[in-house]
Amino acid sequence: MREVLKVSERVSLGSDFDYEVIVIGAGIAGLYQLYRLRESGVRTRVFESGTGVGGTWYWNRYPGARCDVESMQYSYSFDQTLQQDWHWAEKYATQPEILGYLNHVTDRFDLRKNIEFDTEITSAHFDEGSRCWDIKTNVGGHLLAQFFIMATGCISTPQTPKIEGFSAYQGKTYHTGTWPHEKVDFTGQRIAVIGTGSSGIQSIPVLAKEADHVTVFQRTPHWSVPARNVPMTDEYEKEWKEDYAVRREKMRYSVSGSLKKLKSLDVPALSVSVDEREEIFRERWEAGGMIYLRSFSDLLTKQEANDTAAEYVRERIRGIVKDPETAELLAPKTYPIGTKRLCLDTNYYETFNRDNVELVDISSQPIRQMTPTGLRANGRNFEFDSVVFAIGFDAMTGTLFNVDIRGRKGRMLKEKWHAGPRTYLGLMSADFPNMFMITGPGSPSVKSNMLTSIEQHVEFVVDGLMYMRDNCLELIEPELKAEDEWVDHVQEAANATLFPRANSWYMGANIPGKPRLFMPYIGGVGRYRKICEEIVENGYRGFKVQAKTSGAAAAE
Ligand code: N01
Repeated sequence: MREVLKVSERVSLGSDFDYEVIVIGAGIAGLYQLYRLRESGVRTRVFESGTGVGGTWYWNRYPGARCDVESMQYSYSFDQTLQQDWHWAEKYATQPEILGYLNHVTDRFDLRKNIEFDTEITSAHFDEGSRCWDIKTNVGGHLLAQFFIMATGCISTPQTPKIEGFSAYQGKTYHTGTWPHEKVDFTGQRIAVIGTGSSGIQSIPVLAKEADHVTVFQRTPHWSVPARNVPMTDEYEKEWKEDYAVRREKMRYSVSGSLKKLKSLDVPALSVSVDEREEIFRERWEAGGMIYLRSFSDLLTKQEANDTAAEYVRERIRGIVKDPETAELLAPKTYPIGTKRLCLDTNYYETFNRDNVELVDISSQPIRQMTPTGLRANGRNFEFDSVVFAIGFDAMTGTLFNVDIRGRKGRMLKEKWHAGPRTYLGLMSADFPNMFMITGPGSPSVKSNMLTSIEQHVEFVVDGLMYMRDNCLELIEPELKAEDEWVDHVQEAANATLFPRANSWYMGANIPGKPRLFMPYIGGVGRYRKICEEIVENGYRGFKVQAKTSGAAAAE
């Protein structure tokens, strides 16, 4: 007789399963998944390790954290009244504003009552006998669910610092990905920031205004262009709200899941004169935002084209940063622009003109050691009151592997994916029946506006479950052949670009020992969506299903 979890006693139990669906994560994906499942009458419970909703926006509370997708587009589209009612204060929303929005959505749709907070799922094993997922949490006992959905986000497992002497350091340490809830006051402090990706680039200008002195440790310079954030104007808000339905539909079939004010140019970079090219780069630099990478059609596929966009940014950095040596260190030279995620900044390069900011290049010598009072790098001893780690995440697979997930015959997901993620559409993996991933590896996910991709995946899953319900089906999983072909397609798409040339987290290259391959699907949001639609129209081609009675059958 199995021991029933304390948490499950608080809700009504079904006869076969505790829940039809268990969802892990109450971030943007988990909340919408819960809403849609509940609307469809599916008995669902969400488990969340944090004490509140928000996922990424719950954890990443570092100073300066904000989204670099426009707020009018980084928001749910599923409810017309919600998107008309909500007012965004700025072009790019801050972390507190997004968290406030997600709390508003949670309360507005009364989602909190179906979420178990402060509870981590530690294992999920598929039980062949009962054909359900046996799920354990850190509070003990276990739950049974027919379906199990990982809505745990792509960038949720912070990389932990592995520096000798870490525990000897007596000052305060912070990780941008697990920032304290209360305000941290750095006034009068000497602080270190280690890491210069998006989190570092957003936080450094804000920290420099508060702290007495900031030392930035840079291993690799990241490419960054100005965000040009501005307060939301009535005019811009109105323009979007009046046309939301049309624009959202365009977003769903766009390349990146978002719309840009400046049109993407459909010509190669070298097809225009040097002056014309410079003018186009200048226009996009001045406009700010990700559109810079779409100045020409081939910036991410041809090295010579990319070189022109890269050199323009290097020149701008040299123009902003007064000390030529610092400017050269900040100007990336070792990988194509855009192949690590492009950063959007507000006064990042300008910050290095301040007297209280120093850049330390650790590209050739890593930080050797932490000492009781600071750290040792480049043959120097540094003393700090606080050290901020902005060193990134074990992205895309880290959080999936943190849960002991086992499919048929007890096979571990981690073991199946030892050479890299293997999914069909980034949604499911063969031999792991009835387990879905929202924006999993092999889907556009981090190469898109996450909101657009999350909504698409959530709706795909709910439609799939309704299809199963209508057809008295019990199990669904990918056919191995379909999965293999998709994995190849994801790699082919990446290999047609310059992305594999960078040691990025997209490639798993930031985590020692992680297989080096491009994890998201780069083929475009619209193209991916059409592929999914075509698969559904063809009776869930590539998925195999099993009826409630017995015997496997292809869905077609
Ligand atoms: O992490 P990162 P992040 N010693 O991996 C360095 C999203 N995001 O948290 O490049 C010294 O990009 C590392 O150096 P290197 C966004 O998708 C979005 O900044 O590996 N340095 C790098 O400089 C983003 O891409 C938003 O050589 C070490 C940095 O730490 C993703 O999250 C905001 C080191 C890590 O950069 C991750 O961004 C924030 C070590 N041992 C984040 N280990 C917005 O929407 C690592 N580094 C705006």
